Amino acid sequence: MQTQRLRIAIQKKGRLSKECQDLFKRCGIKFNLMGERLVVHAENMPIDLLLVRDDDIPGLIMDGVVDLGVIGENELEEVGLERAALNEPCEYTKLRRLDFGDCRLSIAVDKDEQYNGPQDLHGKRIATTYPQLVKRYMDEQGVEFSPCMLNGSVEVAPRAGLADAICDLVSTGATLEANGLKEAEVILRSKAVLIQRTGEFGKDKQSLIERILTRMQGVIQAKE
Ligand code: PRT
Ligand code: ZN
Repeated sequence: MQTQRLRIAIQKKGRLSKECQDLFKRCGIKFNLMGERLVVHAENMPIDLLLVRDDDIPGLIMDGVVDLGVIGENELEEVGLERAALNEPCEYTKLRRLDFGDCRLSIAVDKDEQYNGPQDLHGKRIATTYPQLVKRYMDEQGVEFSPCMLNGSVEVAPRAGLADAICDLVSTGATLEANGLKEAEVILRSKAVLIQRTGEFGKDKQSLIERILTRMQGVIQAKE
């Protein structure tokens, strides 16, 4: 069900939410995020903000339910691969990379273990929340491994005896260090990105998107 109002999905609560809200506010969109609402109407433009779990954003775009979304490339690529494998719609347009949400998806091993390269991971069990991205990387390297899917506490899996290695997001490296792990391979460098659904937009929505993009360009340049 499409509406005349531009629908933008952003993370409700988490590492991307504050910077997303600030970005759209600086682009001149006025809104008030009070309470627990899922949809917030902008006060000065025909725009609705949808506040959701970040995991839902790629699917909302790929199913054409919302027009724009902000999401980490790690999540976007993982969901895209998963949907492609299931023959579900997985198309979208990347409008621009943003200046926040920086992290890397890395494989990490016991800090006392000798590590010389991906072949050392042969036959290992790797705990991760990103099974598709890990599989893509390991396939590219021609190295066989066993997955261990965890939606949380990935970094404790080796110590808990659940896995030999992990693949998780890293920013400062403090979490790896606190868990006796060291970064072995970076498999993806990620930032937050603005994405758009594919398909037709009416003339009004299209020009609104262009206006937002022009303002965003100015906002991001002013910060550099
Ligand atoms: O509730 P919801 O599902 O919406 O949120 P979430 O818990 O799934 O995601 P959230 O808010 O934690 O992260 C959202 C996005 O922020 C991620 O998908 C990344 O694109 C980006 N991002 C940037 C990060 C990090 N940096 C990050 N450091 N996401 C997670 N981490 C975690 C990482 O998983 C590990 O536990 O931080 C820890 C490592 O940090 P360092 O600094 O110790 O290395
Ligand atoms: Zn999430």
